[in-house]
Amino acid sequence: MNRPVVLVLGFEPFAGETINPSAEIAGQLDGLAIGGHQLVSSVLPVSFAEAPMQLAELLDRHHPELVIALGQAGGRKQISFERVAINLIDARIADNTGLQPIDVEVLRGGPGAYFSSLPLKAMQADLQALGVPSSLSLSAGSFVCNQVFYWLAHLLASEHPQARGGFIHVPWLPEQAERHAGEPGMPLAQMVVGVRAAIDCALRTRTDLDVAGGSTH
Ligand code: PCA
Repeated sequence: MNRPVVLVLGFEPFAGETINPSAEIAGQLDGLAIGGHQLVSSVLPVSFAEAPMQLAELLDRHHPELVIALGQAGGRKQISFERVAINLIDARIADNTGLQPIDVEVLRGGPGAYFSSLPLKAMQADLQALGVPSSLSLSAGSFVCNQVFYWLAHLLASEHPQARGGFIHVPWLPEQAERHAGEPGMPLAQMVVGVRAAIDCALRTRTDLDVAGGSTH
């Protein structure tokens, strides 16, 4: 019998970068087995038109039990567990196809927001125990990552109720950060350890920790 699938998604490079750590992490995790599950990775285009369609196809093809979508958030110091996807696109820059939608809904008439269905506080506690810098985040931005996070939550709620999923933003790699004066980076190996631990935690944890995780931003 086939093992249940964990779908791990990354993104192609964008914004003039030649590498995206999210795709590198997804590539390193592809094919691994964690907690009796098979990890299957894929890289999404940074395209408002294409990414949601590819996401829907991947969910239909693999019927995953867990979906971990990863994206690069340059300038962040820590691995960020995203709590909320909002029904808003306001692109600061054009996507990789030249599209730059401003102030439009991800899904016309859809709910204002969806929440991650991952045990984010437990995942963060596990990363902390491993010494991997991490935090909870209340905003996945208003670009393609937020759009994909919103679609993921919407598709899980409407078409794939067996699955849980959410979004994790990761910092720049050190070699990327070098080109942005004073900005933080994180080594790939540390990000891989962190995301692997987060997946392991999500597979083991059905009820999140009942600890405060609120913030002023
Ligand atoms: N980060 C972008 C899109 C692709 C990626 O890796 C974002 O945060 O929206």
